[in-house]
Amino acid sequence: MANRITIDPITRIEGHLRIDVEVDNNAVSNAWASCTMWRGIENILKGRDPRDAWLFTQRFCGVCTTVHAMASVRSVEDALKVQVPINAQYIRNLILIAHALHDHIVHFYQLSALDWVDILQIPKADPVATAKLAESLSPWTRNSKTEFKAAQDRVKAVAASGQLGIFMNGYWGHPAMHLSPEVNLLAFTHYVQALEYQRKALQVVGILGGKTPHIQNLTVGGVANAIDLDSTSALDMDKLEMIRELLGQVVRFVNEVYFVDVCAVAGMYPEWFKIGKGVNNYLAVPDLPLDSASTSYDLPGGYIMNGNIAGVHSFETAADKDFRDGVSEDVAHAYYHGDKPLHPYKGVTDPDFTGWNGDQKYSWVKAPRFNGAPMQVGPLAQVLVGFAQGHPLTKKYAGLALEKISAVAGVQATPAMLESTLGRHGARAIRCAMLGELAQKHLQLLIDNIGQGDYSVHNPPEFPSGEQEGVGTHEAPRGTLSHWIVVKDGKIKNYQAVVPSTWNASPRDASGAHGPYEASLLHTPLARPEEPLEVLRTIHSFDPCMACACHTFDPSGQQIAKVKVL
Ligand code: NFE
Ligand code: MG
Repeated sequence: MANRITIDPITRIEGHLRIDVEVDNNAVSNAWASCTMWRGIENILKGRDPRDAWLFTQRFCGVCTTVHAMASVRSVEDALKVQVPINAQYIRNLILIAHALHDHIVHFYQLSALDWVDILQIPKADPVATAKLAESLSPWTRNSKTEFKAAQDRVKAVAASGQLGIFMNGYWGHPAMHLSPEVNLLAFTHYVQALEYQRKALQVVGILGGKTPHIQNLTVGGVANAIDLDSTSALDMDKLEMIRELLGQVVRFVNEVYFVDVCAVAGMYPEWFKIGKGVNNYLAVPDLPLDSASTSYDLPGGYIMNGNIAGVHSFETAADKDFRDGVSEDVAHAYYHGDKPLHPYKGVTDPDFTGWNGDQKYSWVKAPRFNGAPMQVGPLAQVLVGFAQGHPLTKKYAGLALEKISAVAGVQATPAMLESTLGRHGARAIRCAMLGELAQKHLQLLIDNIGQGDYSVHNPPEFPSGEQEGVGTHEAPRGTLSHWIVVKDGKIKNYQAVVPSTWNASPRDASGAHGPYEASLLHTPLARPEEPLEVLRTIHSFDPCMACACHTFDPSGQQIAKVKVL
């Protein structure tokens, strides 16, 4: 008979997620992903000025802080057919990239690495052997035995105190952990260094965005950054050079540490390329526009159905007609009233909390579908879509990653292996390396354009009477994000956000089809079911954010009091 395991809350994520699995013969036979938090902003936007929406929507989340601001202004610009000056595109792109660099680094080290790295093996490591191994993998100058010894001493001191603090409750000594003490020390040392470099990426967001989290520099129609090379209180050459310096340091960390560590750890757990595939429909939108009208992009988009990578469909624009027409949200198993899937322009958010019932309603997350199908979104989707289209930058870093993984694993790694738990980590590292290169490119494009004497940053929007619809998209760190707005006589009539973690954490739909988290857990072997480390590995590989995924709000406030965090 199957045993039920409930993990609530899943930690090292943003927000509140509960996972239930049934385990039969030490393998997962059924799974439920349930968002146990309820909050939100979509409904309070109704009746407001569309130019204010981005300031509200970026409060969906404190992790992907910039992305809901960006998707929001893009949705209004799409509705009003407003183009933004090229300086504004570059500044926006730089903010999005810098934020994503921070986000991916934190995700691997702080949120996921300890699923693979056993902290309590570190006291046994030889720092000299660790330095030798590290030097064979990377030219990173901070891979010295002195740094490794210092990191080891920190772990020894914590272990000796008997108070493990944030490292308490890890599955240390679990049979599915099998890195050598030296590799554990190597990864932990980089865990500590990562804290420094993610902060440098955020400094770029702060310089351009005014502050972080939650930038202040956007407008519908552009950005509010004054450009003046002769004024230290505006965006001048000093600040642009400061950004260049910070990005240089972050990009070096990404290429010489993060990318290398992901490939090495992946090569040491090759069995995890066969686990965690789940939903093999993939969706990504084009992003990082290169012109005012947003007709060409540095990141490609499209979709793949049933793992048919060669049969990829491309999106021409970030708000492609196929995408606009194809999205709907189903609430059959979510705590909302509604009897059929609705397109986001017609989306309704009417709460119906029943308590967890695996056969009926069990999550605050809606079930987004594309042409009726569940879709996996995120760096893996983006890398597969780009690879399938022959996108040169994707091919460059995907090729490099597969080469490094093959060298460590001793077997030839293939793009199809990326469709797995470890593949999601690999794809995130590939995407991060691509973004590092693009950060430097977009900074140069901005400097060159300013050098031509173009200081313009904003085109004022005009609101015609009548009704307009718009969608703003962004390929956020966790995947495809879309904000859908209906404007009527200059005011917001309806607003829906369909968010990356909503796609991935989706519950079943009316037809019973699983969302990506659920599907990826099926058949996962559990070495020790009472310590379900393997479930955490797969769920963490998606980088969940429940704060984003569930942002609905009941204006009467009545249901909120009944919500129980289980
Ligand atoms: Ni709150 Fe987010 C991202 C968005 S949700 S983190 O990336 O949008 O998946
Ligand atoms: Mg929503």
